[in-house]
Amino acid sequence: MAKLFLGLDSSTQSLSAVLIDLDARKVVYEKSLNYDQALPRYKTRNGVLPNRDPLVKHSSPLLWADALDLLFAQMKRDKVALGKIVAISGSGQQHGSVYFNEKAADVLANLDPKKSLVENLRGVFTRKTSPIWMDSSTTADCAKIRKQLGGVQYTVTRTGSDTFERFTGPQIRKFYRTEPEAYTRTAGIALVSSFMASLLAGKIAPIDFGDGAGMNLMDIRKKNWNHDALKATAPGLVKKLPPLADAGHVIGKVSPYFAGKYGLNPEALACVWTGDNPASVLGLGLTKPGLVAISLGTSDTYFGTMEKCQTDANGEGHVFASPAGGYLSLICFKNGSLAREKIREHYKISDWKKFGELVAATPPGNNGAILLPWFEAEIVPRVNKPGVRRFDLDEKNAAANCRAVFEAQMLSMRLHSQWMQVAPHCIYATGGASNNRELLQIMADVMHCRVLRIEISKSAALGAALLAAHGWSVESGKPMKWEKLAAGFTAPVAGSEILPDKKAAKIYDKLLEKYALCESDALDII
Ligand code: XUL
Repeated sequence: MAKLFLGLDSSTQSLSAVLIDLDARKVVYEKSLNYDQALPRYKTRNGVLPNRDPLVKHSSPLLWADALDLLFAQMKRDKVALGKIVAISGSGQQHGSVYFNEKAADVLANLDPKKSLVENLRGVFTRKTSPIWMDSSTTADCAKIRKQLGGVQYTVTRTGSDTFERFTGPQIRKFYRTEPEAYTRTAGIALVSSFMASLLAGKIAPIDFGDGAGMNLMDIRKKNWNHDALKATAPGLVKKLPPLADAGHVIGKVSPYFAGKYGLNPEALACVWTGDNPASVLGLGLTKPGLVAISLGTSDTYFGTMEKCQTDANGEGHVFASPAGGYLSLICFKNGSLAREKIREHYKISDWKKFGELVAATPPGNNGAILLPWFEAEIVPRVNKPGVRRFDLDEKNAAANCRAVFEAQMLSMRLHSQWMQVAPHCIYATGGASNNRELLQIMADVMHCRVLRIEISKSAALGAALLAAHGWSVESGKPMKWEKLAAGFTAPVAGSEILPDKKAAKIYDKLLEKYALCESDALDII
């Protein structure tokens, strides 16, 4: 009988499912449910509840639970063989948090299939809404925690990242500070990932090491709660946090709620969930150290895999535990396709093909021209006052500016990923701009590394399905190796390989020095 594994991804705007047949190495079903469209009564916009304060970004845990019911109902309608699912895992938008009172454990253990999840869960929360990763209202809390921990260095070395507004610790601190009574009544705090896993398992689920690293509360090396960080955040926190565990670890059988209501096999296993980025690492096949993915999206993201835990002394990058073992580094550059589009619009270039042709018409290294494309405030390096700057670059030269924007983005990635101390040996490029060969050639040359394109739209949900398969294999006493598990699901696009050009790579080594000087010069002025 086919062994099916279900991966769910509870993301900012939607809940997605990817079902895999492990033996056939095939994705057999995929579905996405958009919150705004499917559940308009929550009045979210792009998955976020309206708020007068532009810094506050919350969503609703009931919305996420409701979406889970809807998605299972949809799968049943689509005649998905729910009875053949062996194990379920998932991933959630990182950093978001859910606050339970003392009734929650009991309610979860006795979910009534005659009611909806929402009806079952009424009265179990001490905080009606959940702050999510887009929230940036905790600057004061970040500063306090960082200071109490002894500064950026200590915070980064211990927790894997500097304090960031969206990270869960600062969010918990704000809750304690602004609603102390509700904080005191809180018996348990979950992440989006562990909240969703708790529904499926019918008990409070552990937080995994990957998503736990996005809280400023976990010791990144020892992989346990860091008591200094907990103390700097809020009183009595240790009693409110669940245990930490490996992503994919089997929590138990799925709650009878799902078996009774939707026909899941009552023996199916509910596994620990992780964050969407750690799950994407699996979904993109980054199962060995030295493999890197660069996602060229709205913002550009550099994901690296590391065997040893290196942290970023500048406090710009993040380190999470990778579900495939070792660590995952993540750096997020805000001016990604946003900056490329601004250049394209500014020079009235009709399409990306033309943009690529203009890039190809200019030489690698652009004769020493440098553009700093900080159209928006930048995360890496930290730039609070945006501004575009040109060095030895003629603003009137459209082709040179097209090359300059992408060269700068790649040089910045190389410069700001050096703290990882792992030279990539293969880069998987994904996201909108990755089908532009001219741009990928620059990537290969700047990074001195071969580049392959990978096209996986639901990489987090796929990674979650692989996690479920891994959890099941461990539970059955025959743990599967990640590489073997992911094989066939995560292959790069055939014929997409681009090799670095030795001559161009040398030019970029020199240009990197100049780029670094221009960057520090501009940062001094800003
Ligand atoms: C990572 C982060 C985002 C969310 C998106 O630190 O905040 O990538 O995980 O869901």
